[in-house]
Amino acid sequence: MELKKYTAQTMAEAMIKIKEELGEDAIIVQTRKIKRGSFLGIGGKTYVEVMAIKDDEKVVREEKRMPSQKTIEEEIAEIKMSIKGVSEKISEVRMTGLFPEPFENLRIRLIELGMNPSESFSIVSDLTKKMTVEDAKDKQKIEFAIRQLFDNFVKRQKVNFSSGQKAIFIGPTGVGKTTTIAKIAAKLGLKDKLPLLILSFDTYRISAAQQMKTYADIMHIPFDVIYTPDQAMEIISSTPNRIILIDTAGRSQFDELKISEIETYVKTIKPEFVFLVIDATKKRMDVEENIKHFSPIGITHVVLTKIDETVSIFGPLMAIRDSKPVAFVTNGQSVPGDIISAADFDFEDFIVKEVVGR
Ligand SMILES: Nc1nc2c(ncn2[C@@H]2O[C@H](COP(=O)(O)OP(=O)(O)O)[C@@H](O)[C@H]2O)c(=O)[nH]1
Ligand SMILES: [Mg+2]
Repeated sequence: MELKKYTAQTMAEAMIKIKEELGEDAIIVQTRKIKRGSFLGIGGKTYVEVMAIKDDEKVVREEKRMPSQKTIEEEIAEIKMSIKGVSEKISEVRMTGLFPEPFENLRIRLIELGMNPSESFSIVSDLTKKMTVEDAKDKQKIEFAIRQLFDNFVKRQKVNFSSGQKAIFIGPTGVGKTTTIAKIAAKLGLKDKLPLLILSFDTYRISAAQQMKTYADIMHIPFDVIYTPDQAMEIISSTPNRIILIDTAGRSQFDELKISEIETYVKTIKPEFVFLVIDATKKRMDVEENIKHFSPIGITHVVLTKIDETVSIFGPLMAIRDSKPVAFVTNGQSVPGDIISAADFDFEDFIVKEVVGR
């Protein structure tokens, strides 16, 4: 006899699932209301959780009746035994209900935010060793504990560009490479008055390089479009003292610059910085895919863009955790204002708000 758990938004919905799977004669053993997605009882959705079993006793009874008819008393005794078995099983399920509240809520919340079950289990498990259930119910205490738990979760590194260094920006179309370069160029060129050169590899779409050129023109920074690695080397060696910022532009989202193409450029130019630009509004799996895709190029840093467009950056943070340190965070479309050095960005504050609630 197998005890099964069903979760649904309404009892009616749960019953449909149960009838489908266990048949018309399914026995409902227990129902209860549960809340998911909330923390400390705030927010979240209510679901019904129904424990049910298939009535295979009936089948067994019918088979057994053939050789020797059972008495009603025997049948009742049998049913009693099976109910006892079921209730034992239920208490077993309760016992293994991974953590006491509010830790269990936290575990589920972390999964909702993009952690996988084993990661969230180990994080919450650590937390239960550090604080009591009572303490965990105190909003300030749990916030503090989570902040500590996620301390250094995101690697970050301040980047200082110096004369003659080269930086290339790679990533899918539309993530904010050109805009980010414009922001950095404005700071280095206009504010710090450092000599700059902006290049763009744009083998397909003239308009993509055009956008970079427009920014460069406005800031009076020299700009060139590059069509071959040799041409890039020629330009670079003739301007040894400038900081060189290099943009890359594909034709569209479905027709990016080929990895092998960028790789060839990178091998020739040997830039000190290879920034993988990541859109913070993307899901963890998408970001993981991007990292995998661009890794052969030899990323040195990550730039996290568009954090102003999302309330949740936890997923992307999970994806970049094992990658390279974050150098910059961008938080808007304004050039040059909307960029922050990642070293000055309070990722932990963002994480605490996402995990505990605002
Ligand atoms: N909200 C917001 N938009 C951004 C940010 N960075 C870039 N964008 C916008 O994203 C779009 C694509 O940017 P672009 O620099 O052309 O991306 P690229 O294809 O990677 O060069 C543009 O509309 C930008 O204004 C940011 O930090 N926040
Ligand atoms: Mg661009």
